[in-house]
Amino acid sequence: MPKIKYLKARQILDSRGSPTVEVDMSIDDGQIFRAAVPSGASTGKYEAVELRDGNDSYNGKSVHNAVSNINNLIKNKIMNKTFNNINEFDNEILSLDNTVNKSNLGANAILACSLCFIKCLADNANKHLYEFLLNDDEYILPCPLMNIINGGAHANNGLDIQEFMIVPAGFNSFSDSLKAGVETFLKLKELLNKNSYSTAVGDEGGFAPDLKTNEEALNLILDSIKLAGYEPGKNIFLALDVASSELHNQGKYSYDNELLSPSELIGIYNDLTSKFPIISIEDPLDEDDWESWKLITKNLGNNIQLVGDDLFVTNREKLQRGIDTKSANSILVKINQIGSISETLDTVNMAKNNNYSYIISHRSGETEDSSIADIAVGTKSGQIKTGSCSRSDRTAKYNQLLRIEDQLNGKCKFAGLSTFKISS
Ligand code: 2PG
Ligand code: MG
Repeated sequence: MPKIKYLKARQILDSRGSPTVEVDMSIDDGQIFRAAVPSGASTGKYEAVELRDGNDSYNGKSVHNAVSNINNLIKNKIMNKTFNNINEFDNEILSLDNTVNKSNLGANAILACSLCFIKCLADNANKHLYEFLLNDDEYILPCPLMNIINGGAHANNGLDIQEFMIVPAGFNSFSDSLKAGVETFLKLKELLNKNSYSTAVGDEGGFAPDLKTNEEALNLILDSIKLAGYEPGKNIFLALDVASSELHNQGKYSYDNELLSPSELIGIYNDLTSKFPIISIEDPLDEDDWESWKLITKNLGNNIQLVGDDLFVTNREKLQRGIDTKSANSILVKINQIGSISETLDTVNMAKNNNYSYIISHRSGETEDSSIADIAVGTKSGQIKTGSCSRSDRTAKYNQLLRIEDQLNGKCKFAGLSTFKISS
């Protein structure tokens, strides 16, 4: 019977040098497992609360209160108790928190425990995490969405769009897809160098050159795909995360130095998707601009994937509103946005049952915890967004997928384009 025998939390650092929560746990005196929590920069207004101390330490970002909530309140509640599954475990902690947005204990405190418990459960069942999460033995390796040019809140260049991603979908295996992504990234570096642009990288390991326009970024990426010997729109596609809540102010969006109405901005997306092989646009509109989301879904939703990140914040109620109002056709899934594994899995199931695609995603502030790779395989998401291919906080997830592919030794399929909401 899975009984909590050991629990200890501490403060560690994430990839931006900000403190975050790490937990060690064991059940039934088994192996000690470890989980760490990521953190966003362009956070949605409706995300669960990340508890930070707000004092002088680490610019107000230390997480000693969240750590102490685990080592005292949560520990007192769960030590030596038996939980048969993740729902029972999460419910116990959620009832202790007893708020809608997890502001009492902190979503960072709750998620660290939840993620660690499911790792313990998987081990207890003698399974890898991805196997434990799967209900059958159909193994699907996700297609990566690799953010190779960083802008917006993740870089200090002039680019409005936060993430310019390549999607190497036209391959037969995850490793071939990743290889093509990496080769394109390296060609992009050469091109940037040649044009005297900086090759310093932003928060997600993609380059952050000071380009003039968003289209310039897209053209450079197309050129690098070709230079790497691949065909844009056949082997490698493009995806954007506009993170437009960051560009929105009083009904207008700032884009390429202009203030645009929602319908003008939708016109730009229309134009971009006809010029470039873009198959997915995340957060094209603000998290509260539901009317415009409806409009873009009507106009573009049959041709490309429209992903709600800040719009849905991995929250079932928000996703239900999207389903009811026909807004977006895809959801970005971030475990710390909702703050527990059981709720994350509920949201994934709701997306699945309503024909929305779902992309398992990192945050811009990450740790060496690579669980999202297992979660992508375990939920058959077919898509993972985990940054560029530089910096270990990003490559940790790709490396875990390479390990899973290796372990499965031919027993897995690569998702390619199969889960993207695009016209065939
Ligand atoms: C996003 C994410 C991850 P952040 O907007 O999708 O790429 O960024 O973690 O800063 O919210
Ligand atoms: Mg986003």
